[in-house]
Amino acid sequence: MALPSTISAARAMAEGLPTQLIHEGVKEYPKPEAVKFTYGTAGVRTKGAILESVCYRIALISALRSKKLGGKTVGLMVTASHNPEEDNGLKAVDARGEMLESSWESHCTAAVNATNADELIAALETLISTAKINLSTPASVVYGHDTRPTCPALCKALASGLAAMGANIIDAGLKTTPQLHYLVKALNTKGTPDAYGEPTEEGYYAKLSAAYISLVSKFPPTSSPLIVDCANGVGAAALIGLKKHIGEQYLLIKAQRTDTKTPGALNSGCGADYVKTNQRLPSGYEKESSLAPGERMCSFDGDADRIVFYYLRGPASQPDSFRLLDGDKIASLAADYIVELVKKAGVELEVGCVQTAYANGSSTKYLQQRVPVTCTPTGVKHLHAAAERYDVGVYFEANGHGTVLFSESAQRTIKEAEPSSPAAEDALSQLSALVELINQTVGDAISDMLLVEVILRSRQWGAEDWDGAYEDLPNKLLKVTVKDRFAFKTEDAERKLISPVGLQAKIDNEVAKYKGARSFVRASGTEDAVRVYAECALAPELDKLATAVARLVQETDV
Ligand code: G16
Repeated sequence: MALPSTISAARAMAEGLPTQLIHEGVKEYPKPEAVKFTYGTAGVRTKGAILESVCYRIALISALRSKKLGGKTVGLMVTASHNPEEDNGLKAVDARGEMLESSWESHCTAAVNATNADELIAALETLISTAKINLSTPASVVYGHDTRPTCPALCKALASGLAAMGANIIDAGLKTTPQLHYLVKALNTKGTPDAYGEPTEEGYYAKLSAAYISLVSKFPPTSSPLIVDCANGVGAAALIGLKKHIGEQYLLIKAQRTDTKTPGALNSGCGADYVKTNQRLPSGYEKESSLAPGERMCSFDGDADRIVFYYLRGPASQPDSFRLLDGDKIASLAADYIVELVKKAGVELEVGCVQTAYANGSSTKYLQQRVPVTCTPTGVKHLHAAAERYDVGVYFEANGHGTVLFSESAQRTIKEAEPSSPAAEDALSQLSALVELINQTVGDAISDMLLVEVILRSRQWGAEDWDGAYEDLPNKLLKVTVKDRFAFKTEDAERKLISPVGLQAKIDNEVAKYKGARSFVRASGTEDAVRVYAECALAPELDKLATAVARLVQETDV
């Protein structure tokens, strides 16, 4: 189908939905039969080969979202992040660079499951009347994609949906998810007093690198390189871009797993999810590199919105040598550092931390002794919203997805405060630079990597010093395949199952057998599986507990 001219489609929009074009689009991108899509934790995610109809339809909704927001640019990112290469997905980004407003998710789910064009048009009309959308308002949508082989076809379907709606289309090409979020915010704030940065990929690197260099330049450099596992994904390209802006005297990076061409390589045996879930080095690292004990290493995920760090305490061959510095450890490092700067600066700002049920019990205890801590369900949108309630909200999922939010009033306080001493002046200027360094739209592996480097450099710490904050409780994450994961419903920030009825009581009975134990079960929003998390005080008991809970899930077999 040839793309309709944007001007004629825009004219048609003034009169109502472009129904004829939508009929043509649905014919070209039919919904696969017997598939139920869900717009969940991270948009829609499934096998890339069956997603064209989803892309076409979510594009229509994105154009409506932009109209609802008075023509501001919204974003679409084609990625399946940490999932295997054959998967793909689509996440929608709102005008301030945050995740799509949650009340629109059910409309997305209705639209992607409509079996024909009439049903789709009805779903769109329901949205238009519920959200009171003025169709004559212009629309603008920017989209990007990761390195997956299914991306070109999905982007084509997406562009077709946007053109049908007469939207202004900005094709940002290959991007990390956080770069796309950055672009949305930068495009919408350009030329205003809140300008977030140049709305280009170069602008993104320029902003981050200028802040990073200003923060680290007064501290002695670290001589050892930071070894970065790029998950064979788009993060590899972003790291090359970043290195052009940050000289080796400021950050010595050794990029690994940068192969974006070999089929099947993405996230395979590497990447943040592999390292965090298996609590081990990326596969093959031991053989390839002479990894010196204490050397800092980190892994991005497939779209570079998560990061975990790690190091070896002794030789790679030695059991227990591997030490993980995950999202919880990053949150603790960042919260401590910011609290200290706020105190030194002499300003009144409440620093708080947001975690999920996956946060290691030791990290929660450590943080609660220092700052207020909130627990939310999994998913950036939940953590982000909770973090916005603090002046400075540090939010991280244990899997390495997170960032720090400085509220508008906190930013004003930092900018306008009169320092009472040279030390306070220095702390204020560091806080100002942090506001620039941290990608406040969403978790960002590159920005978080730089944040950790800044803190370690300013403290003159190695990985082992950072690791010393607290000792993780032994923990394990398992995946269980069930007939219907949606039958597993939770409450209390996912810490308790309410369905299937009776399963939680059985889990509680099992947990009670172990010292200092905790376990919960929830349906994944990104994979067709139920996740089981278990932690306990005594390492030898952990496998038994995790396996017993996983068995209970399997036996329930709904
Ligand atoms: C997405 C979400 C994260 C979530 C992760 C796993 O990350 O953005 O908030 O922690 O999925 O979710 P689940 O356990 O529901 O599968 P990503 O990096 O895959 O986009």
